[in-house]
Amino acid sequence: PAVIRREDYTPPAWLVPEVSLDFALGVDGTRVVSDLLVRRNAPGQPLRLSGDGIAAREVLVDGRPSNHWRMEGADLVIDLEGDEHRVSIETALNPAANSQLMGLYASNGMLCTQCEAEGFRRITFHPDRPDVLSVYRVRMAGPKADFPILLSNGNCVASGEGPPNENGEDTHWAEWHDPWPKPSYLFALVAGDLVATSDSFTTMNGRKVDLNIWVRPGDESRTHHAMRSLINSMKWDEEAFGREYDLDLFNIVAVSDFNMGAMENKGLNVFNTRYVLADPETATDGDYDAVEGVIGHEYFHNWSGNRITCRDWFQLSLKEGFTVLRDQMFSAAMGSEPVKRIEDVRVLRAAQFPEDSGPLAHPIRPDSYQEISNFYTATVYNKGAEVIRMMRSMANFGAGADRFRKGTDLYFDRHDGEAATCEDFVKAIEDGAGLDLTRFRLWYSQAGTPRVTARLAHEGDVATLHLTQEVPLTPGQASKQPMPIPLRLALFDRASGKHGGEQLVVLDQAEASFTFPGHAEAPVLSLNRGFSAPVAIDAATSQEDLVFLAAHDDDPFARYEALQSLIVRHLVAAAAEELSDDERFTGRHAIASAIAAVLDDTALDDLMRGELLILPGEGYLAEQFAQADPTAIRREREGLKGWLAQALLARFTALHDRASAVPFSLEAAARGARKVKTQALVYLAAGAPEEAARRAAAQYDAADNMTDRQGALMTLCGLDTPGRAEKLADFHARYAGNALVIDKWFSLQAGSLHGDALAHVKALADHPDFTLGNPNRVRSLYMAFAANPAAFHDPSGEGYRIIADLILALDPINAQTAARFVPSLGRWRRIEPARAAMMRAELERIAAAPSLSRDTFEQVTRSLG
Ligand code: DPP
Ligand code: ZN
Repeated sequence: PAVIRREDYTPPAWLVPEVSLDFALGVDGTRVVSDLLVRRNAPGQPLRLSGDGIAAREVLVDGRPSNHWRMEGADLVIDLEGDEHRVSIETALNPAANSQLMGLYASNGMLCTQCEAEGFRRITFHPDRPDVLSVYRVRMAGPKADFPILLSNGNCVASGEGPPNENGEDTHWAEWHDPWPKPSYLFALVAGDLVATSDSFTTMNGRKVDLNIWVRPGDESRTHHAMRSLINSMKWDEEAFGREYDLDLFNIVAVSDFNMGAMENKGLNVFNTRYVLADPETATDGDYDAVEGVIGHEYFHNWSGNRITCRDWFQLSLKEGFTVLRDQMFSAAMGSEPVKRIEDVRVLRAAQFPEDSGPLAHPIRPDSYQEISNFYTATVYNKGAEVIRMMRSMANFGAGADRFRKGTDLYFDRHDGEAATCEDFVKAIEDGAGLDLTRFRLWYSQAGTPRVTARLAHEGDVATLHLTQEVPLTPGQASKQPMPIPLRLALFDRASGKHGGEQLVVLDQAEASFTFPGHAEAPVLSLNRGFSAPVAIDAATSQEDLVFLAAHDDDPFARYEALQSLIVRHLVAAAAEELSDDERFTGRHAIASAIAAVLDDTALDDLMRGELLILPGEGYLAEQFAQADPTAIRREREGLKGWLAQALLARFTALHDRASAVPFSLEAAARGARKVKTQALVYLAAGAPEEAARRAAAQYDAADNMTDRQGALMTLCGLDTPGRAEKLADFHARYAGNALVIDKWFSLQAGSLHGDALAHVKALADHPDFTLGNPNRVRSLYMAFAANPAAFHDPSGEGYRIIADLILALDPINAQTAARFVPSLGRWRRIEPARAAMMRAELERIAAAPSLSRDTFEQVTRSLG
């Protein structure tokens, strides 16, 4: 397959100011007539329109059948004489046969579209590149009984009854008009039997916007949280970024077969059901947060993505990195800012750090790709957000004003209506916020997580901080330059437990020293507070100082980080078998006293307490090794957890009792109680399994909400207890027919700490509820399994074979989803040699398969390369 390079960008030869689409809808046969107004943008070029799996039934130029067109591969090429023409093309689609879920497809009898990034070319021939913006008119007609609701972007301008069709069915039609020019990836159409929950929002300038959330009949009662989140998003974007909605209508549709989380189509967001539907009976507190975050994310795209879109797909982080930052800020504003920050960093470390240190490492603005779907990554999204967050910190730290906002105001103002680049964004922030980001731009071009070492020296009354940085080499980037790294820090006085004010230093060289006078005694260093830079820090902080910071740091993230560092350091040494008995003992005791302090600290709210109690994840621990042994990591992590449970048994049972007495509500205090309730079970399961089994079964039985029920079932899933099978059966029967909850039933088993998790996964693959046809279901079983290191990395290599078999079976059905499983095998270089060889062998087996999709081919070859 061809490699597309960022440096090869050229402006479109033809623009398409207007698109009219006419759909004759049917689940297994839809006819599309596309009418394009095309305008020459460069001399001498034919009109080249992309297609994918479609054929032109007829081509008209200026209303007359044309012979001046040909197919070149999948492209339809037309020689045109003049500078402006109307081109009309008819295509025929079979939505029911579209298992890739790109383009127009059927889901439970309803028709919907997904066009980002290159799905529009599966509907009709079009330049299908984000820098070609058009005003769309859409007409659709079809049988009323099958498709009572007909939706597209913008506003419905006309609708009516049509004549009966050839089957004698009543038909109807609707016409939609979207006044805002948009790229083809933002086109959407939905037709089906849907019901709406409706509300409205009046914008800051008095525009009344009708809001609808469309779901399948029966799901209406689970849309209220999504609606509240939408209204909160609209209000927040006005206040935080000055952004007002720009149509009279905003529709959201929930679809159960969806490759991604959701899609920001102009005025018609299409969502995976899992990010819309929520009620206490079926959704956890985590699910509630995810709905709020994704609703916000897609809504915020209306400005950061739709009004200003991307020039080309290499600029994806322009909209995604910025929009992730915006959704993170929104969620922080709706809930707890420090807890949200810790969660975001945990996701970054679990998903992005491994990407950055593996064969698929790429800059947030990639330089090349074969299949753009493979670049919807944690790097582009989450690291992209961190990079913009750093600009925000540098603009705002100590400024006493929101200078970052001046930058974003300028960006929105300067580029509204354009297809922009990451460089445009940086320049606008630079100009608007008054920053010099010359060297900072390296964050857009260099991959790899920088490693910062910090050493604090003390002499007289001066503390000197010596910092060095190293950006690791990554595939295709053989040399790296130092990047500006903004680090928030504080120096604590040991005696008072206080510091004299937070400071920001920017390390923009390979090494630098910073001096801090006024410290009679050597202070304790709190570095990278708030995770101000997405880097790995080696500060060689003593165990004693980590315990001090875990108890005293007034930056909640830094406090969390100190506790994590204490535990990471211990577990890494333990898993590497570098600890003497004595060191193991003192290490565990230091951790126990820090955890005890967290359990006893009455000033902490339970949401934060719950964060602090989460032990560093196995994946993040594995990242600390050049070649990790997943079995040793599991053994030591569970060993520590069990030891802590026994050492602090009374505290954990008391915590579980206290939290269990808090009645259900969606308020923070009650949510916090639910979080620590399950945390207590997690510890008890490792150290007092019988006590845990008894409490978990009771929690399950008493549960009046999914958070408690899932937490209890998760605990039972990891244990050998009769309650395990009993509650699993109860859960399955209780929620039969609720796909999102049955997904949980699969995930809990596939992700469990149970020693037989691998065998359970094999059995679940044959369960009647399992299907390769639904991405949520596939992910619920196999993503949970691939993220369960002890099971996936079973020494037999069977876990690798299971995932490779899945990739091969799924690739022809849904390539995009199949390719997402490759990175778990692609980590082979960072796993101990015996397993690494088996992982590599499975990748080679996949690579040797005939007719792989471009998606999977690219990921597998990069992983082997
Ligand atoms: N653009 C979608 C999002 O919101 C994903 N394709 O991230
Ligand atoms: Zn997005």
